[in-house]
Amino acid sequence: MNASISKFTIDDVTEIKKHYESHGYVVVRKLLADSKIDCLIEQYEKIKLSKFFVYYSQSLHQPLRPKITPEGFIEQSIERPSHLKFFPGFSQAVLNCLIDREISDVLSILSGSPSHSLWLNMFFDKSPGTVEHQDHYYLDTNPPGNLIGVWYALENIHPDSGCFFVLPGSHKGEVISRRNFSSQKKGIAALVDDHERMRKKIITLIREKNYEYLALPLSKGDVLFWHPYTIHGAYNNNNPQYSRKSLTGHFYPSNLKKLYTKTPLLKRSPNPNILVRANDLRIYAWNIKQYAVYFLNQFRGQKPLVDMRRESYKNNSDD
Ligand SMILES: O=C(O)CCC(=O)C(=O)O
Ligand SMILES: [Fe+2]
Repeated sequence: MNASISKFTIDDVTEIKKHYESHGYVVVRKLLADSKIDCLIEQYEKIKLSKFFVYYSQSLHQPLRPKITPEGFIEQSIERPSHLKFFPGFSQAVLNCLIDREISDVLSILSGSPSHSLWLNMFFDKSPGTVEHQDHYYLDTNPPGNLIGVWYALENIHPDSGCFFVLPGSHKGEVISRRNFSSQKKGIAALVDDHERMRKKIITLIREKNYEYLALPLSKGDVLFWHPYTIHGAYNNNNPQYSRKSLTGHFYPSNLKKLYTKTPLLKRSPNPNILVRANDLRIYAWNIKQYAVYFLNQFRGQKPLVDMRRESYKNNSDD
């Protein structure tokens, strides 16, 4: 199933760009310093046990309290961990990794732009097993195709942990776009009625084109960059002993606008080459909303808005 993984170092400027353009992804070895990762994991181990910790889940798209496996891992991934303002130690440590100078250097190699804006970010402990998709469907730039996904390995990733995978070359094939989405609703809510069509189309596309899956059991500090048209996802966990601690960030050249949604007010981050959301009040309000919705859901019950877990669907091709 698995071809070998080419890894580059930051000095391989031409090769990094060439590999990204021809395969739709590139891995840079040991890009993120252990000290930054260790600080993040230390903060994470603290908040995980906090009685007040409620987060918005990326895998289920709803606010949750952490459900911890017997081995000690949170099951559902965290969306926007850098926005968890009530847990500043953790959210700052996340941001510190996301906006690392070496990361922005590689982003500039890939896009040619000196400055990038951070859009979405996610934190994974146990792999939730993510369905195959192209990020373009959820978020991209206008004109499309300029978003860059970044995946940061926060530990040595075991092949049985439920690896992140890419389908090399798939960025050059068909792009599955939104259809029948609700322009009245925002974010993922707009996609509820269309998501299943997209998921099935992607599976059909993979079968028709015979794209191969490349699992990425990367080492701590390795960082993967991928194109918004590259099909990717993650396998289910095969051995509950192994977590798959990782971060992802989605960036776009700061001179471009967001597709599908208004570009928010941005400010310079501690890395002058990366911009982040400016309006802190809105971020606080978003946090408070998560608590309100979480408590409301205790009474009314709520199914996942859009379920990203491959185990929830039968048709997945490569498990
Ligand atoms: O790590 C995963 O399971 C999926 C993450 C992903 O698809 C993304 O960040 O775009
Ligand atoms: Fe993705």
